[in-house]
Amino acid sequence: MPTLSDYPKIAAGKVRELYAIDDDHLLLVASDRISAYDFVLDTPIPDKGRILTAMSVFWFELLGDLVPNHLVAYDDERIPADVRGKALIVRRLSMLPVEAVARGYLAGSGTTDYQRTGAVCGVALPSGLVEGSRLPEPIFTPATKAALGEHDENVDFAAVEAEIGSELAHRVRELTLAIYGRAADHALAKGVILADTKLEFGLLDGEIVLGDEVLTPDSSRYWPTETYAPGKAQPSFDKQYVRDWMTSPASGWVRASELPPPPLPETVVDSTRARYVQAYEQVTGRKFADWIG
Ligand code: Q0Z
Repeated sequence: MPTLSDYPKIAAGKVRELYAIDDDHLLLVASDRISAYDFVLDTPIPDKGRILTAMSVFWFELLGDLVPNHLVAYDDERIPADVRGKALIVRRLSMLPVEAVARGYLAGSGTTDYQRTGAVCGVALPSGLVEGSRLPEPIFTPATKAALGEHDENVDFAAVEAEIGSELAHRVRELTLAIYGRAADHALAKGVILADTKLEFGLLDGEIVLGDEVLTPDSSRYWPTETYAPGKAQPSFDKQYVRDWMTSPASGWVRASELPPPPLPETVVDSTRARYVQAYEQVTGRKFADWIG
């Protein structure tokens, strides 16, 4: 059995790491770290890495007939024992330099852009929309990949065409909207709103392949249907207890200070872990106890 130190680390994100297994295969490892308000917290959420990995696998399986994906194995001799269940062996792709975002609801940078221009990524929207509004139809709102610590920058479709060519750009938009449509329909039938999602594609032998993590709460906005009420920021399915505690006087943290937040209380850790498990089980219909690791 290999150990993680057998593999060279080729990239590290805020909460994930990527290792090279060989010329054709990578190991994508999801940690238990959580980010909120642009900080990676000192307190891990137990099983978060395994839950998000299990969720990615579910979506790769559900979407497999729409688009090929990079998943090779999640239970394999090449996966070190200490990351079993939170790591995927994936095909090494030539990643496209585009964040492929689909939005069915107005939130975050989408709201900001809409309020300034009436459009998001060059897609004109009707007047009168507010934070949380359902859009008349899902839209493709690409972004450029930012360096670590920077924020992605929304761009229009023409910028994507200039970056990767018109034919590929059209195919990425079509696939992104097809994937979002299938996933949002599935989630809503399970009582969860999938407001938006960020996908990454790559090329393998000239074919477009879906890569990275897919439709996890770290790459997507999941909202509980019960509390949905446009006109204000929607509570996050997974991170709301963390955000509420961080911004409560009890934390002693002042967001505007830009100082690092204090460790999370055990109550917040436990309730947040339970939300990740609930999101997984509700959206997938699978029991987390059945996941490997
Ligand atoms: C993904 C990322 C990080 C996790 C590169 N199949 C692939 N082939 C080639 N490259 C990638 C993939 Cl998934 C790839 N990323 C994003 C960075 C941890 C994922 F540090 N970067």
